[in-house]
Amino acid sequence: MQRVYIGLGSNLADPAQQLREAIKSLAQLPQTSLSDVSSFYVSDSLLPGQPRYTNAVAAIDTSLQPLALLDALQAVEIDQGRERHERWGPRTLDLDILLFGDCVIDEPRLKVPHYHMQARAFVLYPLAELAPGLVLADGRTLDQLLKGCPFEGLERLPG
Ligand code: A4P
Ligand code: MG
Repeated sequence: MQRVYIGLGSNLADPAQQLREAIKSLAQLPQTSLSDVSSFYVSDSLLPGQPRYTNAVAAIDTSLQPLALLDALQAVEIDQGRERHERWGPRTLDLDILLFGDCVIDEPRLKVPHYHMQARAFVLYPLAELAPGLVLADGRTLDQLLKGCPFEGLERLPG
């Protein structure tokens, strides 16, 4: 079993509801148990002209292989109506594998740790709720990353 952190994001069609649906689907993945889910956070899109995003992080324990998990997550995205028109376009649901145990993965379809997670407040603050003492495979601590990434601009939604 590996502890895996999944980043969830949505900026279309009732984003908080999209995240709640996705969390139900994560709980039903084969060979997987859902361990924990962070609060939901709202922030402006990194790209101008898009609706604001709602983001969260979920912790799962899984014996799926990394690419099998990616396939399963992409099936959940499609189930929830995700259409890929343009890269970085608005989306009903984005599921990113942030960390897969201590694995470093560099395959065409899958890079882990997820690129840019180190600099994204909407990833780091929810992750810190679930894994405050986390240390990345390269030795950097989550605390160090948080110090370089202000909370400013994030709005934590109540319970
Ligand atoms: N892929 C590679 N590594 C991974 C991984 N670790 N997890 C591949 C998941 N997928 C991974 O992803 C494109 C391809 O990346 C996949 O087919 C998979 O094989 P995608 O989800 O189809 O495309 P995307 O989401 O449009 O691109 P990307 O690069 O994932 O976008 P980002 O970086 O997620 O940016 N602002 C706020 N506030 N909150 C957000 O969540 N998100 C984006 C999108 C922009 N601005 C945002 C947010
Ligand atoms: Mg993505």
